Amino acid sequence: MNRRTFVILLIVGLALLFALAAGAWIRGGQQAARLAEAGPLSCEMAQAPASPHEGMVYVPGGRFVMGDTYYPEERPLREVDVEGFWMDRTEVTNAEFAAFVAATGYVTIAERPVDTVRNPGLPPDMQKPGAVVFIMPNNVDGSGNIAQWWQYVPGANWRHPGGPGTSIEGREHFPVTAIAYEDALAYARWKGRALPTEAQWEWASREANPDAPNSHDQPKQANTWQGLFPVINLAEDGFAGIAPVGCFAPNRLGLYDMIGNLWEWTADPYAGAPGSRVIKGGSWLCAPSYCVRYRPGARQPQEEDLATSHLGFRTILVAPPPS
Ligand SMILES: [Ca+2]
Ligand SMILES: [Ca+2]
Repeated sequence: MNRRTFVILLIVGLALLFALAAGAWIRGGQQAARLAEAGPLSCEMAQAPASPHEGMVYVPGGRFVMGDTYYPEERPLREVDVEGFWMDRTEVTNAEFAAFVAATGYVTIAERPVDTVRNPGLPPDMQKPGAVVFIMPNNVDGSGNIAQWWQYVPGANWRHPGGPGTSIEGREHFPVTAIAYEDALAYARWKGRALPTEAQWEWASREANPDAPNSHDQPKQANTWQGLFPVINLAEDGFAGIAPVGCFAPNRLGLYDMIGNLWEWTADPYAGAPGSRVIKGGSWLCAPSYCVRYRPGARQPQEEDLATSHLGFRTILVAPPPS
Protein backbone atom coordinates (compact mmCIF):
# COMPACT_ATOMS: atom_id res chain seq x y z
CA MET A 1 0.00 0.00 0.00
CA ASN A 2 1.44 3.34 -0.96
CA ARG A 3 1.19 6.47 1.12
CA ARG A 4 -1.70 7.88 -0.95
CA THR A 5 -3.83 4.72 -0.61
CA PHE A 6 -3.14 4.70 3.12
CA VAL A 7 -4.31 8.30 3.48
CA ILE A 8 -7.46 7.61 1.44
CA LEU A 9 -8.25 4.50 3.50
CA LEU A 10 -7.64 6.46 6.68
CA ILE A 11 -10.02 9.21 5.59
CA VAL A 12 -12.70 6.69 4.54
CA GLY A 13 -12.26 4.83 7.83
CA LEU A 14 -12.55 7.98 9.90
CA ALA A 15 -15.60 9.10 7.94
CA LEU A 16 -17.23 5.70 8.56
CA LEU A 17 -16.45 5.90 12.26
CA PHE A 18 -17.84 9.42 12.44
CA ALA A 19 -21.02 8.35 10.65
CA LEU A 20 -21.47 5.40 13.05
CA ALA A 21 -20.90 7.63 16.09
CA ALA A 22 -23.27 10.28 14.77
CA GLY A 23 -25.85 7.57 14.06
CA ALA A 24 -25.53 6.20 17.59
CA TRP A 25 -25.77 9.72 18.97
CA ILE A 26 -28.93 10.50 17.01
CA ARG A 27 -30.51 7.10 17.78
CA GLY A 28 -29.67 7.60 21.48
CA GLY A 29 -31.25 11.05 21.42
CA GLN A 30 -34.33 9.81 19.56
CA GLN A 31 -34.76 6.90 21.95
CA ALA A 32 -34.41 9.22 24.95
CA ALA A 33 -36.95 11.67 23.51
CA ARG A 34 -39.44 8.84 22.83
CA LEU A 35 -39.02 7.49 26.34
CA ALA A 36 -39.49 10.91 27.90
CA GLU A 37 -42.79 11.28 26.07
CA ALA A 38 -44.02 7.71 26.36
CA GLY A 39 -42.92 6.75 29.87
CA PRO A 40 -45.44 5.39 32.39
CA LEU A 41 -47.45 7.86 34.48
CA SER A 42 -47.28 5.63 37.54
CA CYS A 43 -45.56 2.47 38.73
CA GLU A 44 -46.84 -0.49 40.71
CA MET A 45 -45.38 -0.47 44.22
CA ALA A 46 -45.41 -3.26 46.79
CA GLN A 47 -48.35 -3.10 49.19
CA ALA A 48 -47.56 -0.55 51.89
CA PRO A 49 -46.86 -2.23 55.23
CA ALA A 50 -49.44 -1.52 57.93
CA SER A 51 -48.28 1.72 59.49
CA PRO A 52 -49.67 4.09 62.13
CA HIS A 53 -48.21 6.90 60.00
CA GLU A 54 -49.62 6.96 56.50
CA GLY A 55 -47.10 6.39 53.73
CA MET A 56 -44.19 5.97 56.15
CA VAL A 57 -41.91 3.10 57.13
CA TYR A 58 -39.90 2.76 60.32
CA VAL A 59 -36.13 3.23 60.25
CA PRO A 60 -34.59 1.60 63.35
CA GLY A 61 -31.80 3.48 65.13
CA GLY A 62 -28.15 2.52 65.15
CA ARG A 63 -24.55 3.58 64.80
CA PHE A 64 -22.72 3.78 61.47
CA VAL A 65 -19.80 5.28 59.64
CA MET A 66 -21.14 8.32 57.84
CA GLY A 67 -19.62 9.88 54.71
CA ASP A 68 -17.63 8.46 51.82
CA THR A 69 -14.28 8.96 50.12
CA TYR A 70 -15.10 9.59 46.44
CA TYR A 71 -15.33 13.40 46.56
CA PRO A 72 -13.59 15.65 49.11
CA GLU A 73 -16.86 17.02 50.55
CA GLU A 74 -17.84 13.52 51.74
CA ARG A 75 -14.97 13.34 54.20
CA PRO A 76 -14.15 12.76 56.97
CA LEU A 77 -15.59 9.34 57.62
CA ARG A 78 -17.05 9.57 61.14
CA GLU A 79 -19.13 7.42 63.49
CA VAL A 80 -22.64 8.73 64.04
CA ASP A 81 -25.57 7.59 66.22
CA VAL A 82 -29.11 7.87 64.91
CA GLU A 83 -32.32 7.28 66.90
CA GLY A 84 -35.17 5.43 65.22
CA PHE A 85 -37.66 7.45 63.15
CA TRP A 86 -40.36 7.13 60.49
CA MET A 87 -39.76 8.17 56.91
CA ASP A 88 -41.91 8.65 53.79
CA ARG A 89 -41.71 5.59 51.53
CA THR A 90 -41.37 7.83 48.48
CA GLU A 91 -40.41 11.31 47.45
CA VAL A 92 -43.36 13.70 48.03
CA THR A 93 -45.56 13.60 44.91
CA ASN A 94 -47.31 16.33 42.95
CA ALA A 95 -50.65 14.98 44.27
CA GLU A 96 -49.48 15.20 47.88
CA PHE A 97 -48.10 18.70 47.43
CA ALA A 98 -51.28 19.77 45.63
CA ALA A 99 -53.34 18.60 48.64
CA PHE A 100 -51.17 20.80 50.89
CA VAL A 101 -51.59 23.83 48.63
CA ALA A 102 -55.36 23.24 48.34
CA ALA A 103 -55.69 23.06 52.13
CA THR A 104 -53.49 26.05 52.99
CA GLY A 105 -53.30 28.33 49.94
CA TYR A 106 -49.52 28.09 50.22
CA VAL A 107 -47.54 29.90 47.50
CA THR A 108 -44.06 28.51 46.77
CA ILE A 109 -40.92 30.60 46.53
CA ALA A 110 -40.73 30.04 42.75
CA GLU A 111 -44.21 31.58 42.40
CA ARG A 112 -43.52 34.67 44.55
CA PRO A 113 -42.15 38.01 43.32
CA VAL A 114 -38.34 38.08 43.45
CA ASP A 115 -36.90 40.30 46.18
CA THR A 116 -34.68 42.50 44.02
CA VAL A 117 -33.62 44.59 47.03
CA ARG A 118 -32.16 41.56 48.81
CA ASN A 119 -30.77 40.26 45.51
CA PRO A 120 -29.44 43.31 43.66
CA GLY A 121 -27.90 43.06 40.20
CA LEU A 122 -29.95 40.11 38.93
CA PRO A 123 -30.27 39.80 35.14
CA PRO A 124 -33.79 40.76 33.91
CA ASP A 125 -35.05 37.15 33.58
CA MET A 126 -34.03 36.29 37.13
CA GLN A 127 -36.01 39.25 38.46
CA LYS A 128 -39.15 37.34 37.48
CA PRO A 129 -40.50 34.39 39.51
CA GLY A 130 -39.23 31.09 38.18
CA ALA A 131 -36.99 28.10 38.66
CA VAL A 132 -33.82 26.57 37.27
CA VAL A 133 -34.60 23.89 34.67
CA PHE A 134 -32.34 21.30 33.05
CA ILE A 135 -32.47 21.64 29.27
CA MET A 136 -30.49 19.04 27.36
CA PRO A 137 -28.03 20.80 25.04
CA ASN A 138 -27.11 19.55 21.57
CA ASN A 139 -23.46 20.00 22.38
CA VAL A 140 -21.20 21.53 25.00
CA ASP A 141 -17.89 23.35 24.74
CA GLY A 142 -16.03 21.24 27.30
CA SER A 143 -15.57 24.16 29.69
CA GLY A 144 -17.80 22.51 32.29
CA ASN A 145 -19.89 25.70 32.51
CA ILE A 146 -23.22 24.43 33.84
CA ALA A 147 -25.09 27.35 32.22
CA GLN A 148 -24.90 25.19 29.08
CA TRP A 149 -27.55 22.84 30.54
CA TRP A 150 -29.14 24.72 33.43
CA GLN A 151 -31.38 27.67 32.59
CA TYR A 152 -33.39 30.00 34.78
CA VAL A 153 -36.89 29.81 33.30
CA PRO A 154 -39.36 32.56 34.30
CA GLY A 155 -42.73 31.00 35.07
CA ALA A 156 -41.28 27.58 35.97
CA ASN A 157 -42.64 26.30 39.28
CA TRP A 158 -44.13 23.10 40.75
CA ARG A 159 -47.31 23.47 38.65
CA HIS A 160 -45.30 24.19 35.48
CA PRO A 161 -42.03 22.29 36.01
CA GLY A 162 -40.60 23.08 32.57
CA GLY A 163 -41.96 26.64 32.44
CA PRO A 164 -45.10 28.15 30.90
CA GLY A 165 -46.81 25.68 28.58
CA THR A 166 -45.83 22.66 30.70
CA SER A 167 -48.06 21.17 33.37
CA ILE A 168 -48.37 18.37 35.91
CA GLU A 169 -51.69 17.17 34.55
CA GLY A 170 -51.63 13.38 34.59
CA ARG A 171 -48.38 13.48 36.54
CA GLU A 172 -49.88 13.15 40.01
CA HIS A 173 -47.55 10.25 40.84
CA PHE A 174 -44.39 12.10 39.85
CA PRO A 175 -42.32 13.66 42.61
CA VAL A 176 -42.89 17.39 43.07
CA THR A 177 -40.05 19.61 41.80
CA ALA A 178 -39.17 23.32 41.84
CA ILE A 179 -39.42 23.24 45.63
CA ALA A 180 -37.25 25.60 47.69
CA TYR A 181 -36.16 24.70 51.22
CA GLU A 182 -38.84 26.86 52.86
CA ASP A 183 -41.52 25.15 50.73
CA ALA A 184 -40.40 21.66 51.78
CA LEU A 185 -40.34 22.77 55.42
CA ALA A 186 -43.83 24.29 55.19
CA TYR A 187 -45.21 21.02 53.76
CA ALA A 188 -43.49 18.94 56.45
CA ARG A 189 -44.84 21.14 59.25
CA TRP A 190 -48.35 21.02 57.81
CA LYS A 191 -48.13 17.22 58.01
CA GLY A 192 -46.84 17.45 61.62
CA ARG A 193 -43.52 16.09 60.42
CA ALA A 194 -39.97 17.33 59.77
CA LEU A 195 -37.26 17.18 57.14
CA PRO A 196 -34.58 14.53 57.73
CA THR A 197 -31.18 15.54 59.04
CA GLU A 198 -28.33 14.50 56.77
CA ALA A 199 -27.43 11.68 59.20
CA GLN A 200 -31.01 10.38 59.31
CA TRP A 201 -31.25 10.50 55.52
CA GLU A 202 -27.92 8.72 54.99
CA TRP A 203 -28.67 6.04 57.60
CA ALA A 204 -32.02 5.33 55.93
CA SER A 205 -30.32 5.21 52.53
CA ARG A 206 -27.88 2.66 54.01
CA GLU A 207 -30.91 0.56 55.00
CA ALA A 208 -30.24 1.11 58.72
CA ASN A 209 -27.39 -1.35 58.31
CA PRO A 210 -23.87 -0.35 59.40
CA ASP A 211 -22.45 -3.10 57.16
CA ALA A 212 -24.44 -2.24 54.04
CA PRO A 213 -22.30 -2.53 50.90
CA ASN A 214 -20.94 0.84 49.78
CA SER A 215 -20.39 0.45 46.08
CA HIS A 216 -19.26 3.39 43.96
CA ASP A 217 -20.74 1.78 40.83
CA GLN A 218 -23.73 3.23 39.04
CA PRO A 219 -26.74 1.46 40.60
CA LYS A 220 -29.10 -0.60 38.44
CA GLN A 221 -32.16 -0.06 40.64
CA ALA A 222 -32.29 3.73 40.42
CA ASN A 223 -33.15 6.45 37.93
CA THR A 224 -29.78 7.90 36.95
CA TRP A 225 -28.17 8.92 33.61
CA GLN A 226 -26.57 6.46 31.19
CA GLY A 227 -24.42 7.93 28.44
CA LEU A 228 -22.20 10.96 28.17
CA PHE A 229 -23.72 13.72 30.33
CA PRO A 230 -25.29 16.07 29.29
CA VAL A 231 -25.43 15.35 25.55
CA ILE A 232 -26.14 11.61 25.24
CA ASN A 233 -29.00 10.23 27.33
CA LEU A 234 -29.33 6.52 26.55
CA ALA A 235 -32.04 6.05 29.21
CA GLU A 236 -31.10 2.38 29.63
CA ASP A 237 -32.93 2.41 32.97
CA GLY A 238 -36.17 3.16 31.11
CA PHE A 239 -36.41 6.83 32.01
CA ALA A 240 -34.97 9.72 30.03
CA GLY A 241 -36.36 12.20 32.56
CA ILE A 242 -37.87 12.12 36.03
CA ALA A 243 -39.72 8.88 36.82
CA PRO A 244 -42.96 8.52 38.75
CA VAL A 245 -42.19 7.53 42.35
CA GLY A 246 -41.62 3.86 43.09
CA CYS A 247 -40.56 2.58 39.65
CA PHE A 248 -37.43 0.87 40.98
CA ALA A 249 -37.08 -1.78 43.69
CA PRO A 250 -37.23 -0.34 47.21
CA ASN A 251 -34.35 -0.75 49.65
CA ARG A 252 -34.62 -3.28 52.48
CA LEU A 253 -36.53 -0.82 54.66
CA GLY A 254 -39.16 -0.35 51.93
CA LEU A 255 -37.92 3.11 50.90
CA TYR A 256 -38.10 3.96 47.19
CA ASP A 257 -35.79 6.18 45.12
CA MET A 258 -33.47 7.01 48.01
CA ILE A 259 -30.82 6.94 45.31
CA GLY A 260 -31.55 8.80 42.09
CA ASN A 261 -34.70 10.23 40.51
CA LEU A 262 -34.60 13.52 42.49
CA TRP A 263 -32.07 14.86 44.95
CA GLU A 264 -33.71 15.39 48.34
CA TRP A 265 -33.53 18.28 50.80
CA THR A 266 -32.14 17.69 54.28
CA ALA A 267 -32.44 19.99 57.30
CA ASP A 268 -28.68 20.43 57.67
CA PRO A 269 -27.01 23.72 56.71
CA TYR A 270 -24.06 23.11 54.36
CA ALA A 271 -20.92 24.25 56.20
CA GLY A 272 -18.97 26.78 54.16
CA ALA A 273 -21.90 27.70 51.88
CA PRO A 274 -24.04 30.27 53.74
CA GLY A 275 -27.73 30.08 52.88
CA SER A 276 -27.36 26.53 51.55
CA ARG A 277 -28.57 23.15 52.81
CA VAL A 278 -27.24 19.66 52.23
CA ILE A 279 -29.04 17.66 49.54
CA LYS A 280 -28.68 13.87 49.24
CA GLY A 281 -29.11 10.89 46.93
CA GLY A 282 -28.18 12.19 43.49
CA SER A 283 -30.70 12.46 40.68
CA TRP A 284 -31.68 11.30 37.20
CA LEU A 285 -28.89 13.62 36.00
CA CYS A 286 -26.05 11.75 37.77
CA ALA A 287 -23.78 9.83 35.40
CA PRO A 288 -20.44 8.03 35.70
CA SER A 289 -18.98 10.76 33.45
CA TYR A 290 -20.36 13.50 35.69
CA CYS A 291 -21.64 13.56 39.27
CA VAL A 292 -20.91 10.10 40.72
CA ARG A 293 -23.32 11.01 43.51
CA TYR A 294 -25.74 8.08 43.32
CA ARG A 295 -24.44 6.93 46.74
CA PRO A 296 -25.67 7.31 50.34
CA GLY A 297 -22.52 9.18 51.40
CA ALA A 298 -22.62 11.68 48.52
CA ARG A 299 -23.79 15.22 49.21
CA GLN A 300 -24.06 18.61 47.59
CA PRO A 301 -24.91 22.17 48.69
CA GLN A 302 -28.07 23.83 47.39
CA GLU A 303 -29.13 27.47 47.84
CA GLU A 304 -32.22 27.44 50.06
CA ASP A 305 -34.23 29.83 47.92
CA LEU A 306 -33.47 28.42 44.47
CA ALA A 307 -36.03 26.01 43.04
CA THR A 308 -34.66 23.47 40.54
CA SER A 309 -35.90 20.62 38.39
CA HIS A 310 -33.72 17.88 39.89
CA LEU A 311 -34.56 18.34 43.56
CA GLY A 312 -37.48 17.18 45.71
CA PHE A 313 -37.86 15.95 49.28
CA ARG A 314 -39.45 13.51 51.70
CA THR A 315 -40.41 13.93 55.35
CA ILE A 316 -39.65 12.13 58.61
CA LEU A 317 -41.40 11.76 61.95
CA VAL A 318 -39.81 10.98 65.29
CA ALA A 319 -42.30 8.68 66.98
CA PRO A 320 -42.27 5.31 68.81
CA PRO A 321 -41.45 2.20 66.74
CA PRO A 322 -44.19 -0.11 65.48
CA SER A 323 -45.57 -2.29 68.27
CA1 LIG B 1 -32.60 7.61 33.61
CA1 LIG C 1 -34.38 10.50 45.43
